[in-house]
Amino acid sequence: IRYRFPAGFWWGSATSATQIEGAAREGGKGKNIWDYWYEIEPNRFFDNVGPETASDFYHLYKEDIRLMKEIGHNSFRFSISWSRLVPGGRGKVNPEAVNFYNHVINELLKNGIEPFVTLYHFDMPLELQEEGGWESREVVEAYKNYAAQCFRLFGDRVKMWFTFNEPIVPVEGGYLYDFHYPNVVDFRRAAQVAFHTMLAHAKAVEAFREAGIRGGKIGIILNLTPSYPRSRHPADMKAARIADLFFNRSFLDPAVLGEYPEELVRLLQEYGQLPAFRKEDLEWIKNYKIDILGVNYYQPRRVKAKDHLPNPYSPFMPEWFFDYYEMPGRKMNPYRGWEIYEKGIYDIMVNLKENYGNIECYVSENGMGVQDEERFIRDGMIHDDYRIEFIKGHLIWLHKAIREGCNVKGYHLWTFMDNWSWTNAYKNRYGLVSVDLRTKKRTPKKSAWWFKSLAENNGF
Ligand code: BGP
Repeated sequence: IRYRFPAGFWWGSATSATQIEGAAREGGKGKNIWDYWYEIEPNRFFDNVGPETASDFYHLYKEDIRLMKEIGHNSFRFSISWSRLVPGGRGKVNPEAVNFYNHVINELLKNGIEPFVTLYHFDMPLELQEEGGWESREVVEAYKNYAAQCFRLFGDRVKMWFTFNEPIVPVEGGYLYDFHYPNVVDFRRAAQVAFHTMLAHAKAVEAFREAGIRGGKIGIILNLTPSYPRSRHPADMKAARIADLFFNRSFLDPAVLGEYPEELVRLLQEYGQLPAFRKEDLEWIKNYKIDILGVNYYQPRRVKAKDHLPNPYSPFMPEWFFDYYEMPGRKMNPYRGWEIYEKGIYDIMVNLKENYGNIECYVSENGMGVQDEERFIRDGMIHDDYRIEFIKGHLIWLHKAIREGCNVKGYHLWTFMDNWSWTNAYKNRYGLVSVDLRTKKRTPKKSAWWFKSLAENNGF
């Protein structure tokens, strides 16, 4: 074994409720924005399987957990569906949902798999969206109550908690670049959504501290995109620094350090783009910092100075301050259009060590989505050697980071089994396990067996 990881390393995979559960109209579940969006605009999506059935984890969770164990998982991240647990977003919990999540948690524990639970993975209850979603302070309070319910119901068994998955994605998708519902394009509103999400996060951390979960840890999961300048030229360096402020530090700094970066605040102020806030909100953010950070890493951000000044009459956007460029010779995942740059994972960890107090962290997502994987079937199994290479490439750099003292405790692949995705439905498959969309039959891919040996040897 060339790359051995520290004892007790977490190996497993990550998922989210909307993407795997299905049963959207069963078990007393309320609607969330995805159920709704899929209903009103089914043509937006790549194929006909939507969140109403997804991968049917709701019915097949026992089989799935058995398979997780078989392929070496010692941990598994899933999310609780807010609209399943508390239909409508506030008020009474749904006993059928409590039952379901209890079964999942107990089944995981019985199989020696540590549950890592995310409270919010893009899935706003529809009723709360209609009240304004994250633009509304009342929704912040509703989220805090929902979080408190989760700690009370499951905190005796779940120790690893995460408030939000990639909180910036609903900001970008829903309020800036028009790829998620509610399809608004407005920076001020986006900034409000971002700020209220962070406030909701801090309030959930407060609720967590109040719940006093023994041995429990709470964190947030951020998709960090290391921001590389095209050159060492000061204008390029500045462009990369500003992109980093918008897309990484806007959540990373308040979550870990308890404060927003001054340069970002000054910039937004100068352009009249600061969201509304109260003084005490900042105290909350300062007082309720995280214990552990989840890092989702897919791709870097390649940035250069702008060739032309932005049109001052165009709506304010982060792209007023930088342009993107394609690094010559870069490696791509053509299906997703994302650059593959393994060293990015190392750069993220070194940055966390040097600038963020070497906070305890783990890789909470990393993975490769590929179209038409049936092409690679031989003897009834998908031979996804590209996925194995992808994982290895990232783990080599992660291993180096750990050797150099970075506080990394685990690696969760995106994802356990093929699942439904937000805008691509089932086009790109990420799973260790393939899912037949018609029969829902699960079949491990070659990578699943490789992952098993990885986890069992604690290295490769
Ligand atoms: C992350 C999300 C996941 C997952 C993944 C892959 O941003 O947290 O939910 O979907 O990306 O992205 P996609 O499915 O869009 O290819």
